[in-house]
Amino acid sequence: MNLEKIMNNLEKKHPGENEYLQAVREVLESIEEVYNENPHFETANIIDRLVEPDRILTFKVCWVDDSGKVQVNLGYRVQFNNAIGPYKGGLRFHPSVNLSILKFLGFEQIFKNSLTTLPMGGAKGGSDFDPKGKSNAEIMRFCQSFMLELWKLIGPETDVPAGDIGVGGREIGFLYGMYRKLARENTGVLTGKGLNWGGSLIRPEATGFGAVYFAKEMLATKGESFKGKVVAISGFGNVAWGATIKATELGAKVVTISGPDGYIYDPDGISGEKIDYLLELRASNQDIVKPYSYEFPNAQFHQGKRPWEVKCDIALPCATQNELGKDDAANLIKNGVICVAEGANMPSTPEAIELFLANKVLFAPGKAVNAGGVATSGLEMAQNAMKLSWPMKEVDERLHHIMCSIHDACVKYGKGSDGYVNYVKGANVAGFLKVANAMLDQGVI
Ligand code: NDP
Ligand code: 2IT
Repeated sequence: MNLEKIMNNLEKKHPGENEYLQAVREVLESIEEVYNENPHFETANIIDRLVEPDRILTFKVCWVDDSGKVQVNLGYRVQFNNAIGPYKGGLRFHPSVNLSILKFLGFEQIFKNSLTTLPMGGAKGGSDFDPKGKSNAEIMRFCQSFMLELWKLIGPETDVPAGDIGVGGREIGFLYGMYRKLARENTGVLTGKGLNWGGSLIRPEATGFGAVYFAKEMLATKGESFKGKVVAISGFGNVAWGATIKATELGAKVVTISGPDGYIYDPDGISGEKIDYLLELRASNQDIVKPYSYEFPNAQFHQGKRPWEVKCDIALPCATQNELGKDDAANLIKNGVICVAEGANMPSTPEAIELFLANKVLFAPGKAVNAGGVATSGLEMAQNAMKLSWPMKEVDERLHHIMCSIHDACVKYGKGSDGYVNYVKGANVAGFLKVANAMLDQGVI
């Protein structure tokens, strides 16, 4: 593999798509060795076939706001690779959404879904629509208009979208309602559905719970656990919420959460009624965590800052991409962090990752750590196909088992001769091999 040549070509073809190029480079660097060991991969030109999506649908979404004004947004679905199963991946509604971000997320999703042990291909979609400050009726009209285009491309055996930033249970409901009307059928075409209409228990908690199950396995390799540890978490969305609950349940103290306005440091720990308060804050569709410090006066709000300056044993970045840079990594290391597990997709910059690895910190990438979300989506699809609902305990046990399998796969392919596990390499190699071998088996299509 001539990595620099591949990257130069991609940069020329897709100038300025920085997040996408960053995600591709990370995977190629990790798999270079196993790729070169198997000449069949090169003969079948697997890399060129993997780094470009199968197809991208771009569409216009027109909707009417509460004042009667017509609004126009852009909608996308990037179907990346379906060698091992139907396209699968979330929808993101955020003003920052563009093709580079959706292509990076769709590309990552191929390897993440491969790691889950379930048959799911990789995809991502979304819109530059900003849900912030919108009424319920506006959200509904937007979702309906979005689905009017998307429904042609998706189906329970074709492509199964789900939530991501800005898309939770409410949005999935409005999207599903419109799909059902257009397709004239009730099928498991979206995951993250409500419990009364095909959803799975544990899916809302799954990404955060899974992230903590994975970090628990990482800690165990060093004879450590969550008990008595101080945890710094960023974000206060779906993933941060689940991770906060599970880390607390395992005996840790979560001392930070964050929003785009800054972060909260609560030395007493964020649990119980404080989490309920955070849920209320989120439901208000506001963009802020500051009010937490009025409600719980022992907590401090740090305007415009990130939580990585706080002394902690475990860091779980759960907000968004590139939210933890080189200086943040240096701060965490200086303060004695032992484990960094990515709940978000690609939250650490390449320079930050390099520093963690060089200092032999336990560090694992989002595609392994946060795979519990899409894995439980896969379990929702299985239940829908059987027209059954599993009890909470069964779904949670399956999720736990899957996270342990992903950890095993990372150790298998990532453990070096000195015993240090490079989870970035392990996750990328394990995820890649399954997909690449499936592509070899199925010929050039
Ligand atoms: P949510 O929309 O529920 O929450 C995201 C939260 O992070 C929001 O509160 C958002 O605030 C905040 N946020 C966004 N940008 C920043 C920033 N720059 N600094 C601090 N906070 C910020 O999304 P999720 O919890 O679902 O997603 C979080 C991450 O996890 C994303 O990277 C997503 O791709 C990933 N993920 C999600 C899965 C899922 O099942 N939901 C599964 C696997 C990964 P605001 O909107 O106000 O900007
Ligand atoms: O990034 C992700 O894995 C998700 N947003 C969840 C995708 C899914 O299909 O459940």
